[in-house]
Amino acid sequence: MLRSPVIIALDWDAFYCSVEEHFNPELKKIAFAVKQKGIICTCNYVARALGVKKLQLLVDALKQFPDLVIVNGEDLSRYRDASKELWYFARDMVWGGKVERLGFDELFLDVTEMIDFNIALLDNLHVPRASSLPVSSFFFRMSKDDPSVGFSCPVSSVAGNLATGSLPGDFMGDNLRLVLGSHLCHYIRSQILDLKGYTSSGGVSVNKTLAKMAGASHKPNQQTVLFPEFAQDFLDSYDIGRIPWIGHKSKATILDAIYKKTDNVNHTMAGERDATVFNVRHMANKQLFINSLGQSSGDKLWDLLHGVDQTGVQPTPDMPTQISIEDTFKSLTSLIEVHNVLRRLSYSLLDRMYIDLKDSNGDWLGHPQTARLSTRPRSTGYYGSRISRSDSLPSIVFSSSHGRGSIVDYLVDNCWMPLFSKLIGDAKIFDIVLLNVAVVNIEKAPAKSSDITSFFGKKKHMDNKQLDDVHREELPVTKRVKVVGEYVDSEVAHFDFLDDDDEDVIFEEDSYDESCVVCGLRMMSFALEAHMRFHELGD
Ligand code: DGT
Ligand code: MG
Repeated sequence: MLRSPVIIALDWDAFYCSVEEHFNPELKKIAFAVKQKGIICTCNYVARALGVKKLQLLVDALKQFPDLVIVNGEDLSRYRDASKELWYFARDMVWGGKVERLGFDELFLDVTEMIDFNIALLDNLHVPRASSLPVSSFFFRMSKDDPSVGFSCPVSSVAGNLATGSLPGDFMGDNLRLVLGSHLCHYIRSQILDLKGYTSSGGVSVNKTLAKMAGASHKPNQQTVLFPEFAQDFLDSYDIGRIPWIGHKSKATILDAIYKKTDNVNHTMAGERDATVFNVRHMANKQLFINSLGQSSGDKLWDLLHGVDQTGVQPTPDMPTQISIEDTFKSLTSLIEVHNVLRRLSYSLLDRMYIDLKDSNGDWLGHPQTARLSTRPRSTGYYGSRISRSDSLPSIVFSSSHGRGSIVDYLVDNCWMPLFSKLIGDAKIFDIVLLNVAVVNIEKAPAKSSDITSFFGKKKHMDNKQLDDVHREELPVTKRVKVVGEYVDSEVAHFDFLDDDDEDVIFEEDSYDESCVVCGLRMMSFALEAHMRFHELGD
């Protein structure tokens, strides 16, 4: 018989706040929030109890809660480091390292193999397992080789909450596997709390989507099991927009298709469209999803509404596939401004590369081959398409004999600015709202990583200095500006950054913060929509 996987989803509670509390335990007792660019990106649960909301505008929150303590969270390095540390720690407990990382604060653990092994042990004990039987204690083994490593748990009760409040009819087959999964989830969360000091919310079910949604149903510092027989009931009351991976555009497309089809008959109120999973399932069918979203996405999203998610846990590699840093603006119109922003972004990019691509000895684990610059013209709006240009990445970024400042100078003058010239082409006037610098195409470093010259010697490396000159010459005279300036840190480059009253939420994340529901590929969230279009065209 085909057995369902057992998946655990973990989400760190008030993550940025927990990291801040880790460094400053005094914060635990007071209501505080972490801000980024005029937005409260998160707040601790003490603040939430008072009514402070995640993603509230800072000005609004302070108007309402003048005593709220604000911590600046613009520097992501501590959150990134903590995220990595927790990921490695959890991964060490899961056989085969089957752990997928989503953004900074979510993990999916495929613990199927561990459950199978322990179920076999349980079967050998010939313990009768009807739900009515008294609790029997079972030693769950965390190691195949060492029978003393593990923990004791009851096999006839569930650890944590039940997603729909009901127990399944029996504790056999997949149900028993999830019962054991709930105890394993509890053990892993306790280890993380005891040894690392972080609380988390956990979900246990048969796939990633159900586990993630179960976990989100009881927070903070709790866990929830969703048995397959209750999955549809559980999902039906949700708005389809709350199903992970269904974005606002897909939701709007689905609702447009449904309500066009039914000629607006089922509106409960003028203009209001019932977007619950229950309603959508009953008013639509798979064909309508496919017609409006394309074959693959239509298929997948329809399945999701029925609790079916075939995308397995894709273990996240140690090294990211790309690293990118970006910033958004109301309007950026001069080369001097662009130059300054690129300097600032380059510092952050280098920091990220040092954190993510170097080992603890300072040796490079991987070498990005390509530099990519992206922007978004103001004319296309904040959510419009990006345009990008790439070039080979100057090998000076790997140099240990140059300081950060001179590497940044070199990068900006010989790589980013020439790419920017290519991006704007002949335009005499430009007006952009976003700049993103990225290093992509990361190759694993050769075993002896110190010999960078020989590594790059084999590759055709473009002479960026020459390129720079060529592109400067191509620029209109007014834009041939050679900017020389000292880096003074991120406070310097303020050009109409989004005002507090702007609702654009900037969420700079790891390079693989989203997974495609069709092929499971990880990518940055901004790439997801284009990627979905790629599937649709392919179909
Ligand atoms: P939780 O999970 O409800 O207990 O609270 P958090 O704070 O862990 O929230 P979560 O899991 O949605 O996000 C993890 C961290 O990512 C959070 O601490 C701050 C950051 N974050 C999440 N969403 C946004 C966003 O829209 N903008 C910005 N700037 N940061 C965000
Ligand atoms: Mg969280």
